[in-house]
Amino acid sequence: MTPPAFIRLAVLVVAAFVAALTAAPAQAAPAACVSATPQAVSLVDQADDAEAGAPEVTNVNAQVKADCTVSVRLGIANRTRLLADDAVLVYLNTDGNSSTGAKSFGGADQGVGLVADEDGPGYIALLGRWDASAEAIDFENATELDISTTGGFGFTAGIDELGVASGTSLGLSVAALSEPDGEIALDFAPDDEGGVLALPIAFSTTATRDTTSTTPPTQTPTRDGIVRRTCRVPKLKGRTLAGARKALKAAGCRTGRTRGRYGTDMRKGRVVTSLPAAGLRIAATRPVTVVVAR
Ligand SMILES: [Ca+2]
Ligand SMILES: [Ca+2]
Repeated sequence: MTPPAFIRLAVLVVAAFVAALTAAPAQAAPAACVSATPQAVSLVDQADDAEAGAPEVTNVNAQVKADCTVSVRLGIANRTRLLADDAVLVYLNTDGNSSTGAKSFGGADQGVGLVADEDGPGYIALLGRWDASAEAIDFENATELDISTTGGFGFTAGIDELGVASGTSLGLSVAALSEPDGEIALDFAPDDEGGVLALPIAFSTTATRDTTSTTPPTQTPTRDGIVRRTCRVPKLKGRTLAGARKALKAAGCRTGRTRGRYGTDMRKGRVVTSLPAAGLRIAATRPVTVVVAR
């Protein structure tokens, strides 16, 4: 399968390095998940079926955790770190409908691109929405995801952030590509077109949405007995950077990078937005990027 969308994807992924620095946040869906039912699924892919030069995907592991996050880990046999020409794309069918989104990827409505990052721990993970008119994932308005999990390559995203409804399955499929000499080499998992790895999502909800900035960290015990902390991202818009850091600390969230954005109506030095957006419940280990007006 060599759809022309891949060429655009590769270009967009590279452009995302720059674009993500000034990205506008996607509108957050109402936070709904309070505690999820832990689930895990995995897929084994052949260790010798990648086209020459492509990242060789050998397994895909996905799990829902009780703290309302979804973590995806990938085994890539021929990489200890991603190369500048690599992009690993995880396609996500988040609305439970295989007829919406990218048809070649099981109806994927969103996608996560893993790309090399010389400044960070080797790579970054960007969450973007499928753009039907461009037939590609829009990484220009991407959100950076947490990658602080153990081994291999991967990311963590909130169930609320992905917009997956309870009682549906999150569909996953992977395309790992590299373009070292202008030719795109690929490895897919699953190999069949439109095939997905289905991760059942089930969670309990609250009746109201709490967006106060003083929500204390939540201790979420899981079936494995390990307590994982979560926090709800406080409203930071209009605050000073110092004020935003205090608010994040008070909410039990981790402060991430600070990014600048030009051309906003916000007073210089004040917070324009955060990534992830205010109101979302996320793993407390996940850094919150603060976007400040320049
Ligand atoms: Ca493979
Ligand atoms: Ca879909």
